[in-house]
Amino acid sequence: MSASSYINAILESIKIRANEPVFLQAATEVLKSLEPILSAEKKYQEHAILEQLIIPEKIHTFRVIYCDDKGKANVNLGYRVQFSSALGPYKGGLRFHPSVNLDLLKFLGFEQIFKNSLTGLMMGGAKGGSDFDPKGKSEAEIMRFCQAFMLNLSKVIGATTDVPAGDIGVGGREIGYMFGMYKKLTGFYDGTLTGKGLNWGGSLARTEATGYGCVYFTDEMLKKAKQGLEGKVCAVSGSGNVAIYTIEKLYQMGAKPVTISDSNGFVYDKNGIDLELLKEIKEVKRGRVSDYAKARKDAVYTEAKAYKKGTNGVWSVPCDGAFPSATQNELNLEDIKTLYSNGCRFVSEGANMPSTLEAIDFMLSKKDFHFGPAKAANAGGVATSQLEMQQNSSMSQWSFEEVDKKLHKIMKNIFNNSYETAKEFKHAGNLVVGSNIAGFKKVADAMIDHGYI
Ligand code: NDP
Ligand code: 2IT
Repeated sequence: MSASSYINAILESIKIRANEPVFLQAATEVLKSLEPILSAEKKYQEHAILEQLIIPEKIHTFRVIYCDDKGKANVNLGYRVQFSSALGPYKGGLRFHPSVNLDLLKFLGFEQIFKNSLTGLMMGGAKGGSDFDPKGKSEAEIMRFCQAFMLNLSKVIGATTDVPAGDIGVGGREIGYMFGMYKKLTGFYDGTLTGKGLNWGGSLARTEATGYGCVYFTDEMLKKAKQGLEGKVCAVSGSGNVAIYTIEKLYQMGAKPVTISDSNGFVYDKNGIDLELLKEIKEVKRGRVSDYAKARKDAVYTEAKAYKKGTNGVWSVPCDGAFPSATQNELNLEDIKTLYSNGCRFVSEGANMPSTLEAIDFMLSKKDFHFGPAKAANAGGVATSQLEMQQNSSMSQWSFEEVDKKLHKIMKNIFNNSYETAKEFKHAGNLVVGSNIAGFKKVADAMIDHGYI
């Protein structure tokens, strides 16, 4: 069968098995870009690599019940999707958000396989989480939920088998409660979770890693085109972990980030986002971007319900480059057309799959546009998680500078590997093709080496 017929048959099999639109979207993006390598090397089809890759090795689903502050029972669904262990222990974050379902976690777990492979470090791919909504919950409710979630999760994770971390709705606080419960249940004090606190096994620079890594990647991408970040006006979406440290590193590189957002609206601060105020509101007070706007003269807040239908308001702000750092499908074809006509010439994805397939096609079709896809651009977080695992297994702690230096080197390598691979497969400049093929090749070759298991 030709490579393109093989790819279409596999995508068809996903549609037949289940109605999973976001997983199908993620699979379509990856599989379509693998055509050059699947045409050149028949072994992947002979060994049924795609048939295997689209099915998680294991899916764990469980009931989570916890008691709220009024003494009432609350029930949620918990998951861990262990997608691939070809390159190392399962690795990937946990998301707590009401939209979490199996489709969403399959998309995230699938992406994680190739992202983790690209880092060059030993890690398989996984994702997990719950449809629990942390918004409006008390500290005690968050703690009880995390403990109840870990009661089940602890049975399927371990320092050399599966190492979860944070994602949307799961940060240092939640990792702390989950680690405490894991330790109590198993008796192990080890590197089973990453993103831990600094005085109990965490790595310096893990908090900063995804945002910093995304900006390091962008710097490489722009340097290749003989450009730079200095003086560039940047639109950033989201206001969580990834957005905050993208903004911090953008300032360090001489750029000016002018926006932040959440699910209620966005802020345009033409003088540049006040980073200390943002950290105070989000990391200390756990507030909203509307609180930022209230505290900052000249910052303009627009509510989400005022956005033009079918668009994300944050992308209406004129900028040189955009960093989608909130969630999936937050940047569509209309958004990218608006960005482009307002002068935007690069996008680096801090979030997972923030751009729709149509938006990606638009960006790749423009000769004067630079697109850093999520798997490559946001891999700094998970890469630094693996550096945390290395420190835990040797019972050591490296300095901030040491970890940051390693992170920077990893991001340069990811860029170069993606760039060179795209060139090798006759798609020069297309980092989607480059990163997907480079990530795929390592995983697929390992699967062949391991035999049919
Ligand atoms: P946080 O929970 O810290 O922040 C998430 C931010 O995105 C919040 O501002 C949130 O707003 C916004 N957001 C979430 N869901 C939606 C939605 N449906 N619509 C609009 N806004 C939304 O998460 P992170 O910063 O850790 O994660 C952001 C993205 O980066 C995710 O795609 C994640 O998968 C990805 N990522 C994270 C890594 C990490 O190390 N943390 C590593 C690599 C990728 P609100 O408060 O209103 O929900
Ligand atoms: O999407 C991601 O790469 C993450 N949420 C980080 C995963 C990790 O294991 O650090």
